[in-house]
Amino acid sequence: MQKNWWKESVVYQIYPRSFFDSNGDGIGDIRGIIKKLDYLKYLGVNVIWLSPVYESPNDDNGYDISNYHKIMDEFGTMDDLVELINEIHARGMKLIMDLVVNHTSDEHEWFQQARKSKDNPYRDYYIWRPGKDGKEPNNWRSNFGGSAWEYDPDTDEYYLHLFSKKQPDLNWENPKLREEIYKMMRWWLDKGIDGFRMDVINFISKVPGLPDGKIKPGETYASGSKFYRNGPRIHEYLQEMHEQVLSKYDVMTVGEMPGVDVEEAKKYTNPERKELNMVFTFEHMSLDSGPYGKWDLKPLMLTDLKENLTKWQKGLNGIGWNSLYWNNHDQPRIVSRFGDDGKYRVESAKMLATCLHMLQGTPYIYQGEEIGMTNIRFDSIEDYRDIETLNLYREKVIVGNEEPEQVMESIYAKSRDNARTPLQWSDNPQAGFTTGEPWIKVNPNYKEINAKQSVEDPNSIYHYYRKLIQLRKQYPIIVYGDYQLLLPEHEQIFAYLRIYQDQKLLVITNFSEDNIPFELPVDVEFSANDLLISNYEMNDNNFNKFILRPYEARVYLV
Ligand code: TEU
Ligand code: CA
Repeated sequence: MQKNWWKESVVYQIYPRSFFDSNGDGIGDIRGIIKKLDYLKYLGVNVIWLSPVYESPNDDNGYDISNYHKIMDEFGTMDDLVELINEIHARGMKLIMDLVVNHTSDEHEWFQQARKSKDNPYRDYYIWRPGKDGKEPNNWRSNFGGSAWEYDPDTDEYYLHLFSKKQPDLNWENPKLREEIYKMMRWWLDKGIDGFRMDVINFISKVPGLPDGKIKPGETYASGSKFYRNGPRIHEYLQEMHEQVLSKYDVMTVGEMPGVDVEEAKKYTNPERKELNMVFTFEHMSLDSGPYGKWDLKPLMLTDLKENLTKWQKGLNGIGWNSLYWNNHDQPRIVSRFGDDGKYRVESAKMLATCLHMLQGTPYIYQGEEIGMTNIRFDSIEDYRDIETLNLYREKVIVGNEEPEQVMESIYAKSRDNARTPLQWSDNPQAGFTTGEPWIKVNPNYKEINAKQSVEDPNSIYHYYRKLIQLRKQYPIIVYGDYQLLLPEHEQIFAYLRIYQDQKLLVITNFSEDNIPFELPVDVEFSANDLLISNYEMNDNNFNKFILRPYEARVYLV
């Protein structure tokens, strides 16, 4: 297999608003990130992915960009950003930036022009359609609720927005628009950044005619996702982007792709096709949802998770490349989701980290994951900030008259704000995140769960992540080895082998709070000396048969 630096890297995602506030206005900022770079260097990560810091009215916390060439005032200046790039590079790390080009903000100059008149030169940068029988041009639902179309009275047409109405979709059919995007990408790469995380990049090509979707019983709008995910020209666009931009630099790219499956992912990530290095799949993040989507809660079956991750491990092996993640700014905290955020918080956070970091692919750590931060339960909807959560509450409770308690249960489990409470730096007021009033409340558990504690305690989750990262740097088998699932039917144990040259790596994890007997189903001889890492003290010497303790994880190399 081809060796690449981005295959051997571990990425740390920063959501700047919630990372560290350097000036007491309650909002994390670029100077705050610079102050904490040594914390990240010590953790051992090689790449930082920075969520959007561009100028934005913040309808969707920066994922609605009004100027790609400017930095949001709240976050600092372009000089700060250049300093950040330099400080990251000075520590031997790299920086990838978020590229949000499925849509812009409605306050972007292009859209301001486009909405002026039907013959404005920028009109065709966006997707406009006349109404149908006095209604929207089609029945698609926006990913944030309601119709995906907004009527513009001045020009008597609707524009498409797959997210909020302040995020109009760009028209990638227009070659001039594409050229502008590529130019902007080169401008950033010339500033010295090391790549891009591409926001919903598999949404940029829509099926011509924008056909109606099927409406589910009891719903007003349909999912149009069939007609805009992995659309007809997507591979052509990405290959063009590769030729025009990416091929000219030594960069790393990861495409965020809701609805991507293994077969499509092979196309996106096969280096021969010259598209992207890797994608973010959503499949393993939807196994605890029912047929009505993310808010429709369903307990996770471990066998589903194993089957899914195994399909990806095997499917991309030797063809494309995986990214590995449990968390990001859109997902609930993994220790609250697939682990135990009470009694076994530390054990289960380490177990989950082990399970993920020993797989083939590039691991991503989301800020706070390395100290085992947990979900938040705000008593009042007033304390939530996320547009998706607030829209849901309005749609279900205020308009739909559903029971608030039930809707709040979904919000507690799945709201994106679970990931967005400020990073807990210390047990000082406001978790040491700010000296002011934070833009979103801190999780009250910061007195126990914080970075200061985790850095000082050698048995902490932070030090465990450090060790996992070290191991990955040390042993190529962790990066490049083949994968083989063990005990596929087991509902508590996730165990697998990695195989590389004459080595075998054995990973055993217990996803339950029970003591579970384990018996090795394959013929591998290993002993106490082969242990690479574990989240418990080892006190037995019986190696092919033993009892796994609650959320225990062990990794052996033979
Ligand atoms: O997210 C894309 C996306 O479809 C989901 O992550 C979505 O936000 C959520 O799961 C809906 O339930 C990307 C960004 O990561 C997200 O923060 C943005 O809001 C979104 O695109 C629009 O730019
Ligand atoms: Ca600030």
